[in-house]
Amino acid sequence: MADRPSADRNESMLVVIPTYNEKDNLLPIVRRLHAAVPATDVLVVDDGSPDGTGEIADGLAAEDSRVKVMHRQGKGGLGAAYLAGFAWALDRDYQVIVQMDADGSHPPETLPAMLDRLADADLVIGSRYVPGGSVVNWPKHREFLSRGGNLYSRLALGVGIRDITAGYRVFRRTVLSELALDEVQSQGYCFQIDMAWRTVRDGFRVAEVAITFTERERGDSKMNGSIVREALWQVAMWGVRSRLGIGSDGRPKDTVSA
Ligand SMILES: Nc1nc2c(ncn2[C@@H]2O[C@H](COP(=O)(O)OP(=O)(O)OP(=O)(O)O)[C@@H](O)[C@H]2O)c(=O)[nH]1
Ligand SMILES: [Mg+2]
Repeated sequence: MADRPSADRNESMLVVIPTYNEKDNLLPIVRRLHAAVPATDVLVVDDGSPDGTGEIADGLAAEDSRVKVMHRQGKGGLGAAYLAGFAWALDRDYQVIVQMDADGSHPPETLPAMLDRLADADLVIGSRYVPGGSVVNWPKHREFLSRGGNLYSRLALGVGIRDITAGYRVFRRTVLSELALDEVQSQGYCFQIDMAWRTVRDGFRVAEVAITFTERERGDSKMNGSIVREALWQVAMWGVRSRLGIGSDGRPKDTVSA
């Protein structure tokens, strides 16, 4: 397995961390990440956080060559931030691309185990809902919403992924370079489902590794009702299209356009 990235040999690995008002969370998460996987590069994608997160990221980058910063103008949403980060990675030589929230919910300490699963997968999801996974400090209604969203997506799309809304993921470069990322427009939870669904449909292998997800202790959540409504509607549409054999562009799947 000579080409297998591991926790010790991952010079070509990039962790993309999107930030919006994460001034108290950024330094701790990058520190934990580099303690767990010292050789990885990090790209902070900051959308002009009014709380100065972008400047904190610049300070970090000035002292540590593993840290890079992308500044975007104004809050453009989590999905758009990740897509910009992925495009940046694909312009360079990164072979493994990770997405991780800044708020400490995604434990960097589990990343080596997730990287190990790349031995037999193209996308590895840090999962709350496989045996050994758990959620800490969530109110009951949040867990209910999350578990319900996962059950709904599993049934609507007919995929076996237990935590399809999870935002902690390791991609092989080939997945991101082959998916039509320019077609992805969904945000929030829907972005995660959309990306996983495209990955499965393109025939890539998906694995899940148990994580302990801890609710953010500092800063504010950016979750809201419209993110949930978008996900419910989109997933239903994808499920119906898939069962009718229609591609996401509205054409039957097997037609070849000239
Ligand atoms: N660049 C950028 N980052 C964002 C944006 N919205 C959210 N983020 C970041 O994306 C990550 C996830 O956002 P959260 O607010 O934690 O969303 P969530 O995890 O669904 O919600 P909670 O479970 O309540 O924390 C965090 O690192 C945020 O700072 C955005 O518009 N632009
Ligand atoms: Mg969060």
